Amino acid sequence: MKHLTLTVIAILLIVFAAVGQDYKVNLRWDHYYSNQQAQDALQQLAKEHNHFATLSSIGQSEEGREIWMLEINNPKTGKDLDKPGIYIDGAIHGNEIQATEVCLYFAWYLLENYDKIETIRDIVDNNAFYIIPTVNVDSRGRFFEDAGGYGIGRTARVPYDDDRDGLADEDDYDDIDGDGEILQMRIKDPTGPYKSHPDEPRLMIRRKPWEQGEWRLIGREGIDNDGDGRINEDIPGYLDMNRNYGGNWQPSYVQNGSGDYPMSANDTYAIGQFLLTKPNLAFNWSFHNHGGMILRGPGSDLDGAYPPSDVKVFDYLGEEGEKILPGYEYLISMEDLYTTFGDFDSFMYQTFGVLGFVQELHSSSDDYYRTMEDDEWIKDEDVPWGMERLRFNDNVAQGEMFKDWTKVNHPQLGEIEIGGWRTFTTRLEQPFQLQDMVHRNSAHILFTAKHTPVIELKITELEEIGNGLTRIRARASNRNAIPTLTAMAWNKNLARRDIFSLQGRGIEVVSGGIVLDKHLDVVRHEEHQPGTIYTKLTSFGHVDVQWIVKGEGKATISYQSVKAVDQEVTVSF
Ligand SMILES: [Ca+2]
Ligand SMILES: [Ca+2]
Ligand SMILES: [Ca+2]
Ligand SMILES: [Ca+2]
Ligand SMILES: [Zn+2]
Repeated sequence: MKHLTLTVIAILLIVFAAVGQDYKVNLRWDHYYSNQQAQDALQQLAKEHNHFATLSSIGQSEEGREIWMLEINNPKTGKDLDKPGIYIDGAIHGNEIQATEVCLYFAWYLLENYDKIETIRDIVDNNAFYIIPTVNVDSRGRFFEDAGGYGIGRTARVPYDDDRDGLADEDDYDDIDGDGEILQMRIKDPTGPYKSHPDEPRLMIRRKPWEQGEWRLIGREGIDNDGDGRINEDIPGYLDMNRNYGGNWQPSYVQNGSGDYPMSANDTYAIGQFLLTKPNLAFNWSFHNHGGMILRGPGSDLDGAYPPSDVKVFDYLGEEGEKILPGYEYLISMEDLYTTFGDFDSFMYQTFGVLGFVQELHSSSDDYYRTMEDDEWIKDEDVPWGMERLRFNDNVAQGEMFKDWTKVNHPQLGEIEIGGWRTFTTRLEQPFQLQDMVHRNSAHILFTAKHTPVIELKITELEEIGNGLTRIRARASNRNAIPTLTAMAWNKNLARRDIFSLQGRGIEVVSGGIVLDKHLDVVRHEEHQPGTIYTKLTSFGHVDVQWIVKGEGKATISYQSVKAVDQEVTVSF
């Protein structure tokens, strides 16, 4: 009997395992992936889904780490270059670590659900995806490996002498209390600008001008390594790769951190070279933190205003994103945030004419203790935001986010206190919040993938008009929001134009052109090669063309676009 019971249990366990964990690669979304774990996950995805996923390194970082790119394409529905491409990257700012989780989740979700969800199958079959989960592999890697703190590790690890004393990176942070984190230092000082909050000693608030001070903040943990009287004044890293791209790049006295020249960082150069091989790109995504924002360019007024027809597409996709991501706002970088030069997003638009969003993950409201609806406390000056966050820490995160102030003997400053918000906080979701965040952000990518251009081609008229002549009219339409060529790409000649053509043997194309007004019969005729018409399909738009052909036979009418699947039809007359 006991034996039978065990057998039944064993069978049940197998059944439940099959139902509950029906994935080839079981990845979890309740923790952050270190570089090694992210790399393992990518390798596993590429191995278990090798019919769709290909993992390759597009180059090496400054410190020799591989920059991984996962391509997802179903070869049975065509080569990647024959389909609209979507580029997705994360963590160009190495400390904005959860961007990598969004990219990993997106790849995992597509691959694991291809056989299960019809929408996903369509999206995978109709598009090619290029995913670089971690651009700044060095700094994101070190975020997990080194003693670090939130906000540390934004830039590329290019040695740079910040204080121009002839030495590069000679005064980094130091983990004074040896707890593996670089937290805040404060020192007792009656002239300091802060005092402890009367009800919450962990919290410092600004003293009134007539009050006595209690604390002075003295920065992140560190000592004066080179004896120049300053602490942490020349940390490793300086080059902000999201200011290093070639679109309206500016030197560092205009744009801090831009690097010595455009694309000078290993990672930006590798990505630039990669992008040149993918003319099919129709949309791009970059994930950052923080602020709960869906950003579009322009990044600066050097970019000029974007053409209205492109803005409409941004608006269509961005406003839907606001609904997919409650709390996120669709904004314009330059107007609503700040000016940036040499950022990836503007570069993609200006150099390749490709639309894209910068998604700023995590907003402060994620750490609110009360709900957003109950916003009275925001106006209540006696309850500062830090107080709410501490309650969130105490009663939701169970104290994992804040390290209490502790007395430490600093080798140069004497008695100080170290404490404050810990490494995996402040611009990062708590583990329990990750799954919702990665899914909703992936859903926004999926929405744009549903709107890459899809061409429909049909013959609208076929009429003998005498003298052995036949008039053929055809219409190509784009059923989706993203155009085959943006107005930017068209106006500035940034990509090959679409080719609407008629070809046949034994027939002569007498004339051809775009039908400007079908009721008034207005056609803009091609002067030189009437069989080939260069055009584009706008957002939800169409193009009507007319050809007059002489002779009898067969002709192939085709619509070719570098950013959509080509279509053709054959006619006999
Ligand atoms: Ca220096
Ligand atoms: Ca430095
Ligand atoms: Ca420490
Ligand atoms: Ca120093
Ligand atoms: Zn960023």
